[in-house]
Amino acid sequence: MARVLGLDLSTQGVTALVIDAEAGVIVARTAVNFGADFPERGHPSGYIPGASDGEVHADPLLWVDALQLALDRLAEIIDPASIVAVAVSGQQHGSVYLDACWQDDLHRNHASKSWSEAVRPHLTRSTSPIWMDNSTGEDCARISRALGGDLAVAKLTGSVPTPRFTGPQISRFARIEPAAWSRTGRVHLVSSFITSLLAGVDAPIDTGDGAGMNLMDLARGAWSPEALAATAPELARRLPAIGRNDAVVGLAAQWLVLRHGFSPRCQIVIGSGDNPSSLVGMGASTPGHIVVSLGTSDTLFAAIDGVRTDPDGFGHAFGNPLGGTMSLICVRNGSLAREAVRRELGLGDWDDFARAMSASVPARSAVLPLEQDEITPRRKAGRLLVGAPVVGASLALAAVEGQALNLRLHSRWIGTALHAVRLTGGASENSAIAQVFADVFSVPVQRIKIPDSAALGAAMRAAHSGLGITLPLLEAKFCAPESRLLNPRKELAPAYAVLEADLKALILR
Ligand code: ADP
Ligand code: XUL
Repeated sequence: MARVLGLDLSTQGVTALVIDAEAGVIVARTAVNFGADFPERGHPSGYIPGASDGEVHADPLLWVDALQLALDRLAEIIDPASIVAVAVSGQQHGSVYLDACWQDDLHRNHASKSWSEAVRPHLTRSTSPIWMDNSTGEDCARISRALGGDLAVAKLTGSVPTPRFTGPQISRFARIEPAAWSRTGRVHLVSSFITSLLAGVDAPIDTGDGAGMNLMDLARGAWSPEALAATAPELARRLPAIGRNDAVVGLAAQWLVLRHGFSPRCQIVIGSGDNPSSLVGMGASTPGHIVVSLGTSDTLFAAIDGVRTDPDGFGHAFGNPLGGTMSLICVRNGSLAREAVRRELGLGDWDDFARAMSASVPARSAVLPLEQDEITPRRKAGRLLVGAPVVGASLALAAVEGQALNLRLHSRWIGTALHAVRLTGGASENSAIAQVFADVFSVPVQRIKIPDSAALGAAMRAAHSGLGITLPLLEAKFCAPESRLLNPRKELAPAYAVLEADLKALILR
């Protein structure tokens, strides 16, 4: 039996997915929602509501209680003793602050306390900043100045100083709560914290999640002494080691064995972030396929040959679980902007929107519909137009073309030759929208529906490290796209190249 478990700790809850890595099937799935399953804690969307100054924090003990509930629910469906390896995917950038002896109680009290009771006295910061936090502008500016500017930081760490990244979050904590910082002996990411609990060791951080901190030298896959010095006093001794992306960090901790019925031989594999995990879960860990997810925000991620960073500082580069690096590009104005255009045109549903797109002439103009302030490119809300004036319902097509061209433009730095775009997320259902992505990227579009891609990617990483099955083989078994391809209309390529160049010039102006 080749049963492995992927655990995804996301913003809203925990998903546990057990796969049989040899048979290529999903064996069990269960989930816990932080809001719905723990209503008494008062965090309906997984984070603490009502904070000021852009702060968005979550309760790390809620993550731990939800993890235990997920493991209890899993034991109702399958025998946990049949699981041979486990890996964690964690929401990236979230951090947990602990004292230097935080692990002592975990070992001493495995029979009498819950994990959260054992962790609670060791938290030096009761809450955890998460990726939605926007309170660290001052820290980003200071880190940027100390390291020679935003683009220098991007070249070194893979990203410009970014408010939601862990380094700026640590900087702010050390600055405004120096006494609590001096009591802090360990800062973990969500993935390494949960992996530590599962293995009963102080787990390392992989280069996929580590690159989301503005602290790691991406090319060397090691902490950057300069970035650490620019961030907070004596940070080096407070960080876990950076581990190999395929490391097995230990065997199941006693808690997992005694309380949750796991085998003492079950291997615990190094954790990673949700984006590197999704790269694997979407079948894109090898360069050549890019994944575009058309959700609330539109995101694009892809494996990169070697180490590259965005010279313009918009995209992020993280470690790829398969080795090398990956890109993550995020455009805030995704579905909400498409919805706003649909409303403005009075189109009743998405079928009407698709019909309006199909009735318009392609590659004549492009509109970037920024309903809210944008990060890629950094622009205030408003509309950018290139090409011929847009009249009437042709705005539907021009807006989607603008969004696709913007993603194409901001992903050029990845450099890898493209074979296909894997399209996912709510709007990928829409064939007219999917066709625009085929035409603009000038490669076939494959649609994929993998709702638990981060948990699946974690399970696949567990199988890779724990059982020695290669990731490409696992991707072939678990990540097959819909068989029908949407092929690009190559004759549109020259006109799209002109629109992309015009959009670039407009953005740079
Ligand atoms: P998220 O995971 O970010 O919450 P999803 O990937 O589930 O988002 O996508 C949801 C969005 O997809 C909805 O907000 C809606 O605007 C959009 N959507 C759903 N169906 C269609 C469609 N047929 N055409 C275009 N957009 C769609
Ligand atoms: C990536 C990011 C989010 C989080 C939570 O940089 O902030 O995607 O990983 O999902």
